[in-house]
Amino acid sequence: MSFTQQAPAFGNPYIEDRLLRSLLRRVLPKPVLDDFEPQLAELGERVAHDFHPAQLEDRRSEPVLVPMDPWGNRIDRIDHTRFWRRGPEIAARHGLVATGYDKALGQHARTCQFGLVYLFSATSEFYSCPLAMTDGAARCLIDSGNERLQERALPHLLSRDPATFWTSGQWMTETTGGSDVSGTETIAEKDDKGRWRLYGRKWFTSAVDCDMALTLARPQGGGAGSDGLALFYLEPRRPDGRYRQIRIDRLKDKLGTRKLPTAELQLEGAPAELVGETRHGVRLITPMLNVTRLWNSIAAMSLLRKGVALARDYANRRVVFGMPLAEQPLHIETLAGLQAELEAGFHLSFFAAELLGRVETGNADELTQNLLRLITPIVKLNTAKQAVSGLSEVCECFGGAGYVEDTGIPTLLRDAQVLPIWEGTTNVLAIDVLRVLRQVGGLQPWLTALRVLTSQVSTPELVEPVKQVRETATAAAEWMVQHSKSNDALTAGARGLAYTLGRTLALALLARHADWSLRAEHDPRPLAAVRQFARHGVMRLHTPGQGEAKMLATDIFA
Ligand code: MFK
Repeated sequence: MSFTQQAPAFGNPYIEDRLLRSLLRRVLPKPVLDDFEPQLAELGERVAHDFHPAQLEDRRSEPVLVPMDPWGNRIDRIDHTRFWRRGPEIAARHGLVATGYDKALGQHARTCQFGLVYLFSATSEFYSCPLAMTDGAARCLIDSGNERLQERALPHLLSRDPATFWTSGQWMTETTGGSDVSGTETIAEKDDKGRWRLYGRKWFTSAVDCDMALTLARPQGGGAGSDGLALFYLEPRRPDGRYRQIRIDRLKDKLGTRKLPTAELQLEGAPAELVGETRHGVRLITPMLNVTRLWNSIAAMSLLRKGVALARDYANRRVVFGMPLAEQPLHIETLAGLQAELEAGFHLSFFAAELLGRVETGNADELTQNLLRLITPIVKLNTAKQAVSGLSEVCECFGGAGYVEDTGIPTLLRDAQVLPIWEGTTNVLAIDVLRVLRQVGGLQPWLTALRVLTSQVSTPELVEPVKQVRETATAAAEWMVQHSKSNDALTAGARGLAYTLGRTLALALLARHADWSLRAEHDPRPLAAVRQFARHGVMRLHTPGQGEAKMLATDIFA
């Protein structure tokens, strides 16, 4: 019998995750952790021993759009994968959305919720996408102040009972654009009963068979551009499941997230209700964007964590050149680099979750609110890129097996590639960072956060990383002064700025956690992560050479 390689094992992602467990011990009051921990362990158990093997076994199946019944009646039914059919039960029973709004958890509700999401997302066949929308819709309706819609939808969106649980869609992107929605062509007209009806084409509608959706449309006679758009609420389906004046054209043929049915659809007079006024719809939907961007960050770290965990396990099983990979210096260095990036992105994401919890429960001053607004796009764009580059490396850790579909490894990379695109591309978010800097009067919230975090670090081994944080903070402030004179220079350098702000904050967060870990738990591993991440570098600022960049980008010599 010839040699066969042992497959990597995937254990309970809560029990085996040092990062989440140690963060929760630092952040949560002990009674809250003691009370909540069984929920994390239970979900982790299902993820490892039920969801993961079930998904590997059902790897090839994909959702199918059935446009008509055998007799030619339009039905537009989506036949989901086996796991997706279990989605509502899993989401409701484990409180994947409801936990974020659990008043008993106070300002820790978001930390607890995103702990669950971190365990679930990478092994959810991207069912986490409609859950992100559902969470965003709940936030949007609460912030809108529309009491009728709150009473109608919130008990469902936040339900822990699968029988009453609803998911929400967010239908924003049209053929004219997903980043720039000012060209939105969907029209809202009142019918003869005074009811709003929507006409138009939505181009990327994920989880199209949701129970409700929030969408942008232009009330007839309203203004042009994005300010003339209004936010509408609709319940797309009748109680028998058939769509209300909505036709699904097709499902997207995507690079990844293939279990997630993303559809193109036509609104053919679908009844809808205004959420707010007949304009300023973009402003009204932004709470949803901010919540889903945080889900995106946690999803990125969940995927990367799963990849690193599998690669680490495999390194112990795979013997080459006479030694397990886990004992080979260059492989050790590679895994350490991945782990350090994971720890950095993890602390960034959970810091944003912690701030969101404080802001939503009224436990945050204006500076903290501004910090959350500033770092949400920064965290999203940094973690998405970390996931893509990290998971590319993870594939390589398996050699040829990492390029073979039935190991389940390539899916991680293909799925990760949606993260820098979905909910705002890297460039759109980098420009959003500039918008926030203008609104909040510059880098002050970020500089203050760095000062507060580094002031909590006193371990001598952390002097150098703290110095690196402070020097980069000074350089970023100087860069802003130098480049603020030219809007083009500022915009062309916005990515470098956003990376630098994110990575420097990550280094400060890692240092603060390493300091605590050494003192409270005598654990040197977070210190090792700080040093490794610091060696990767945090400075990404540059002075764009506009003339040369244009010559290269256009390949024209003028
Ligand atoms: C897993 C699923 C896989 C499926 C495949 C997916 C493939 C991709 C499909 C997609 O298309 S996803 C694309 C999703 N699109 C986005 O995430 C939107 C990206 N674009 C932006 O974020 C733009 O910045 C935005 C649309 C918000 C800008 O719109 P405008 O029309 O230029 O509006 P403007 O004037 O900049 O902002 C309007 C108001 O909102 C302003 O406030 P005021 O009216 O009070 O002045 C802004 O300050 C405010 N605002 C903008 N962004 C905000 C915000 N407020 C809070 N938070 C924000 N993030």
